[in-house]
Parts: sequence; C-alpha cells; structure tokens
Amino acid sequence: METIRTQVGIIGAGPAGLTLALLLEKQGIQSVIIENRSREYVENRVRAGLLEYNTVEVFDNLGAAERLHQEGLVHHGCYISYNGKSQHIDFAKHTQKEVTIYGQQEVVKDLIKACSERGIDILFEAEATQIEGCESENPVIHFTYKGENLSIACDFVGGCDGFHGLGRKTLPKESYNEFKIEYPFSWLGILAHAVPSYEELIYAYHSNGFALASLRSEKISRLYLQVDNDDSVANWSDEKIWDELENRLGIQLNRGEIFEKSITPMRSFMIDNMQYGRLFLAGDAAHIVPPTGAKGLNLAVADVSALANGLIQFYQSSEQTLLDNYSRKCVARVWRVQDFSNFMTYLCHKQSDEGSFESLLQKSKFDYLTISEAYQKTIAENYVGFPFDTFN
Ligand code: RFL
Ligand code: PHB
Repeated sequence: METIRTQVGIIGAGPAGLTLALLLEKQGIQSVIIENRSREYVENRVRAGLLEYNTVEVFDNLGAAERLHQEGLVHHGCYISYNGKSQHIDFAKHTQKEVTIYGQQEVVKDLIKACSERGIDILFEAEATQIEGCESENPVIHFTYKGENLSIACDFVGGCDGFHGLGRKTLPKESYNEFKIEYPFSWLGILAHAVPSYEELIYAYHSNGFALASLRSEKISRLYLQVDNDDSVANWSDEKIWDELENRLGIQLNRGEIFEKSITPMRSFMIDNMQYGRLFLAGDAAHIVPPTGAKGLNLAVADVSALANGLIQFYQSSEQTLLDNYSRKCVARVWRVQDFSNFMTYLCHKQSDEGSFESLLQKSKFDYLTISEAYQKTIAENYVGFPFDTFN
C-alpha cells in the first residue's frame, strides 16, 4: 500500500480545504488535498454567493482574487422588507464595509487553479476512509483512489470535508457537545438567465412566506422561496415560481430561462470543539448555519485563516499557542454567526398565522427596524462580518 508523505493532509476540496492549502503554501508548508468528488463536480456545485470583505481580503492576500474583482459585484447595502414595505440597510454608512457577490463555484474554480499553478496536489475522486493516530505526532489518512487503498502520513490533518465528512465522525463523542435546530421550512432556489431588476439583495417577509432576491452577475438572477420541507421542485412550474417571487418581493422581475432549481433544508448545527489531537475541523465539517445570514462559506474561510496561522506558528517557532486556542477562538465566532443567522431566519420567515402573538412580535421587529438606526447597524455589522481578530 503506497503512502504519500506531506506536512498537512487535507480532506476536502471545498472553500475550506483549498484556502487552507494556499495559505500554507504561501509560507512554504506542504499539503496534499484529497477530494471524493470529481473536479468538474466541485467546480459546478451551486451554493453560496455572498462574500464578506474579510473573505475577499484573504483571497486578495493569496493572489487568487483577480477574476473575483473583475466579475464580482460589490454591494454597499441590502433591503429587508415586510409585506412589500422595504427598509434599506446601509452597510457603507454603518460599517464603512461592503460585501461582494461572486458564486461559490467561481471561488472554487479560482482556488483550484491557484493550487495547480503553485504545485499543490489535489487528488480528485479520492475518498478518505479513516483517520488514524490523531493523538500521536504522525496521523495517517487512509483513502481509496482508482480502486487502490492508499494513505497520507502527515504531521496534521485538516478535516475540511463538509457536513457529511469523516472528520467530525473521528472526534470522540465525549469531546464535544452538539447543538442543532432543524427548521420547519426549506428554500427553493433558482438560477435564471434574467437581468436582475433590483440593484441590491432583498430579504422579504410575506404572509405567504419568505423570498430572497439575489444575483450572480448582471445577467443572472439567483432567487429563493420559502417552501415546506416536504415540497418538491415538481410542484413548482417556472411560471408559478416567478408569480410567487413577484408576489412576495412586491416588485416586477425580469423573467428568463430557469436553468437550476433545487430545494435545500434549513438547519443550524455546531459542535463546541473542533480539535482532536492533531486533527483540526474547519468549515461545514464543524458547523452549519441557515443561509439567511449568508455566512457558511465566510465562516469556513475564517476557520482556515485561524488554522493556517496556528500551523505557520508551529512550523516557524515550534510554539503551539495559536493551535491550542484554535477551537475556542473559532467556536466564539461560530456562536456569533449562529445567533445572527438564526435571528435573520426567524425575522424573515413565515412561522405562524398572521395575528398570532409570535407574528405580531415579528412585525414589531420590522417596525423597529424602520425607526432605529441602532437596529439597522446591528444587522449591518453582523452581515458584513467582524474582523478576524475580534474573537480571541
Ligand atoms: P464543502 O464545500 O461542503 O466542502 C467539503 C468537501 O469535502 C468533500 N468530502 C470528502 N473528500 C474526501 N473524502 C471524504 N470522506 C469526504 N467527505 C466529504 C466534499 O465532496 C466537499 O467537496 O465545505 P466547506 O469547504 O467547509 O465550505 C462550506 C460552504 O460550502 C458552505 O458553508 C456554503 O455553501 C453555505 N452557503 C452560503 N455561505 C455563504 O457564506 N454565503 C452564502 O450566500 C451562502 N449561501 C450556502 C448558501 C449553502 C447553500 N446550500 C446549498 C447548503 C446557499 C445555499 C442554498
Ligand atoms: C445567494 O446569492 O445565493 C445568497 C445570498 C444571500 C443569502 C443566501 C444566499 O443570504
């Protein structure tokens, strides 16, 4: 059985694993990434679209943001609306920061390209099957590749393998507490060849349910509708989707060909420990937030930035303080993001009959939003993201 030797073995070529490998390479630290899907699959997986300024800064520092700056759309605010009445949230005024709209699959393409230009090995269609020796100084990742059983012998393992990965399952159950909410609604998301008729994102509460108007470019609209968990795309003709989006958003949309339609359940999930010996979890492997706060990818990048700093410190000075603090520091940020994502989810989704106590509290939050700069600022500062050194 062939063994590959490297410094950091990384499982998963999503945003977390790819960014980690590039951050390490910049400081001369070697890594190998294994990814169970094909390159084509990960480069075309439709997911997030909104990058915090922090995230953009990381890609800038890696020299992997050239196309992002050419094609990404910088947004200085968004709208939150209640049954058609809209409140603008001005990020520039409240935070002097902005966010960038750029599809996750484009981020992944750029990062894979940067990895291959810099000689970072990514083995696609290579599935990690076991992580051994996490408590020793020589952990080993076992994996299958082209019908063979292979392994990576390394100093550290980056468990960047997403929600269903092996990393979290390798942590001893008694080493963490698990927290989760499964929401009683899902998102039906579409991508359409349609020029967006709105300039900034619109998060809309409506008595029929939540809707979100987002975009991917000046020609591609990305929109979402709250649906029941047992709903199916077969129940949603293109016409019904456009009608319902216009109804909930309270604006006229440019209708174009819908080329992607899928339903995603909404959940909040986290564990309060992200390390077991020399195995470090990052990104969706350790936490999931409902997409209403647009934070999943951004959290993944924040995690690996902290992890890379810890590994760099270790290799440069043999000190481990940053690695020792990794989990605590990340978990503190995750809690802040969990709260914001949960807040946005409950603020904007239909959960109870109009006129009920809960729905009137929800309405009162919107009324407050229209009169309070402080409330707007709270949303703005969470939305654009806190600097990486905020949580220590
Ligand atoms: P990923 O992207 O899931 O990557 C993990 C990778 O690990 C591989 N893998 C394995 N490889 C080898 N061996 C194994 N045993 C393996 N097991 C798994 C997987 O194939 C995969 O390639 O996790 P990562 O890197 O942590 O990145 C997280 C983000 O992908 C995720 O948080 C975001 O997409 C969430 N999200 C959003 N985040 C934002 O920041 N802004 C947004 O606007 C936003 N919108 C969204 C979203 C997620 C959505 N969905 C579909 C869940 C909108 C939606 C609809
Ligand atoms: C997206 O463009 O896919 C998107 C934007 C904002 C969100 C969630 C998803 O909150």
